[in-house]
Amino acid sequence: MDQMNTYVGIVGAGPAGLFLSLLLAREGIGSIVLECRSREEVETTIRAGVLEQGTMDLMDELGVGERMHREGAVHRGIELRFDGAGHRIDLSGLTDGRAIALYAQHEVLKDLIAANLRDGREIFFGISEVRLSEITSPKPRIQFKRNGEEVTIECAFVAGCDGYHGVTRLAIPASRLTSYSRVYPFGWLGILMEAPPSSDELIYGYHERGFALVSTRNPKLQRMYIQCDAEDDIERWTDEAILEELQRRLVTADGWRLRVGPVTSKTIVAMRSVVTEPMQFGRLFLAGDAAHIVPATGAKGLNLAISDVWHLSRGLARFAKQSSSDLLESYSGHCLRRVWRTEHFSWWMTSMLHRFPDDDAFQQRLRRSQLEYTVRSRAASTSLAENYVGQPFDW
Ligand code: RFL
Ligand code: PHB
Repeated sequence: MDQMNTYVGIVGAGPAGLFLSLLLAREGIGSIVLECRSREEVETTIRAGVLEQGTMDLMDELGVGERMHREGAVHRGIELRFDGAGHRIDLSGLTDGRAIALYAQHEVLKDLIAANLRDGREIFFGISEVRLSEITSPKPRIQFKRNGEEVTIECAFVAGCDGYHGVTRLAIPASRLTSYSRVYPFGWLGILMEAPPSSDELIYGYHERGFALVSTRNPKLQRMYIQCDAEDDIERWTDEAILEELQRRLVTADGWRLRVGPVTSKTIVAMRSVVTEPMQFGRLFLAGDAAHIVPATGAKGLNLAISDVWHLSRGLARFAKQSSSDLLESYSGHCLRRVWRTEHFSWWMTSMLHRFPDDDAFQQRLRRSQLEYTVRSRAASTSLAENYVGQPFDW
């Protein structure tokens, strides 16, 4: 049996886990990252695409922003489209110049993995059977299997960065956690399509047939979503039907056309909101999707994961260098303030832009009024913009 030691044992090589290992390294703190999937799978799974200003800035600070600047694109506005017309929200103009970047999550992960490995830090891919013990003692243990061998890591802290389906949260007694959740009665059908961009900026469309979103990955590859039934079978949707539905929901009075090409991937994503409180138990700290989920409408999940580990790295550094646990004790409270702000924003965007099965005529008129107010009032547009580009991590 192998035995190892490190200061922070990080479970999960998603955005939360990999950012955390880099943030800790900057403070001179050692960590080991444990990941159940292969490196190839981590580097090719298609997920998020929108980086907040603060995430972009942190990538630069950590020296991993070079490819993002070269291959990603900075966007300074988004469009809300309804009733056959588009309305631009001037993100930068309304937020003192802040913006977002379109750069795929798996590209971010490639950059983070490369930086970690280049600097000689350990990431164990393809491990299994992770178990935590002694998490209320000063020396928690992580056991797992690597190449069929049992391995034990003894550490000072464990970071649970293993996503919504991870195991670290389960190490906390259920009686010590409270979970708040909402499941939305629809899903998103997402595609990747080889085509030039149909728009210079993202389009969030509301139509009585349902929500539609036009996003992008690069000048040759586009990302689009349509609201679908939660129980929909992806096989029922032909490529032609998806593209037709996108065009129908995004129609404008002045004849906007979707630019089409071969569809190279299609998946259905569930839409839900979940928050688990508190985000800490003993020496285990939860971060990212392991502690909370937001529906994808606000493009927030990855960004929220990064703001959690920004707080966590500061708390761990303070403890390691000054033997003070104050920032660790306030970790959960600090994170949850931003988490709930983001939960509200994501729920609000979702409610404003989707058709719900129990909508009546009154509800639909309220929604239209909310959309009109959002694009016509500077105060309402500013609120959307400041949430969309993201509050500072220490908000
Ligand atoms: P992740 O990314 O799920 O990473 C967790 C990692 O832990 C591993 N793991 C384990 N490892 C070892 N042992 C175990 N027992 C383990 N169990 C799990 C997993 O294999 C995985 O590698 O969580 P993290 O780091 O908290 O990051 C969260 C983000 O990935 C997520 O919130 C975003 O992708 C959400 N999201 C979006 N967020 C944005 O900020 N902007 C967006 O534009 C955006 N679009 C999206 C999205 C998520 C989507 N899907 C598919 C849910 C669009 C979509 C379609
Ligand atoms: C994406 O490009 O995948 C994307 C963009 C905006 C969202 C969600 C996902 O709100």
